[in-house]
Amino acid sequence: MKSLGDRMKENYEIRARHYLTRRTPVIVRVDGRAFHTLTKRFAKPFDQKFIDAMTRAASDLFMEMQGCKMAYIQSDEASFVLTDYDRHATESWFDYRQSKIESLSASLMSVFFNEHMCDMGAGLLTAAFDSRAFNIPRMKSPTTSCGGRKTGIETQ
Ligand SMILES: Nc1nc2c(ncn2[C@@H]2O[C@H](COP(=O)(O)OP(=O)(O)OP(=O)(O)O)[C@@H](O)[C@H]2O)c(=O)[nH]1
Ligand SMILES: [Mg+2]
Repeated sequence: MKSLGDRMKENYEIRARHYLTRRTPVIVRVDGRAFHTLTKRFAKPFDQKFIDAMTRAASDLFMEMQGCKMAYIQSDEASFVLTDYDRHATESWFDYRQSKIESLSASLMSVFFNEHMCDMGAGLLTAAFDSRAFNIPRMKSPTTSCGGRKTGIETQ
């Protein structure tokens, strides 16, 4: 008989998994949680240390993501475009398991951002990012999704 742990995983945990569609671009967007509070004491409207920490953290995360083709940073959020179709045998990041992509990108971005802010003398922060991952059709340029973030901000 299988162990209780295996039965719980097979009968319940695995059934709740959701996979994004292969061979279709994936957008991952991380967004700082309640950064209106975190950035209260920062220079307005642009704080160079904050922008540097965002850029460095997003670069670190870029390096962690298999198949990541570009990143776009806007305010307290960063969008990443992932693909898995360079070659026939190209793999996708964590098989495009949505919860894995979202939880790991959020936690890594949080760790990297806090690390870089600390290096720049901001002290020990507990800034956190949330994350969402979704497909966009190949016929739409993935850059449209990133560019749309900029347009959204400008028209607010
Ligand atoms: N002072 C300062 N604030 C910034 C800078 N970049 C982003 N912000 C602030 O970061 C906040 C980001 O906005 P949102 O992501 O919509 O709001 P949030 O408070 O993070 O809320 P949630 O994302 O919903 O948790 C805004 O209040 C911006 O003003 C900056 O360079 N300087
Ligand atoms: Mg935010």
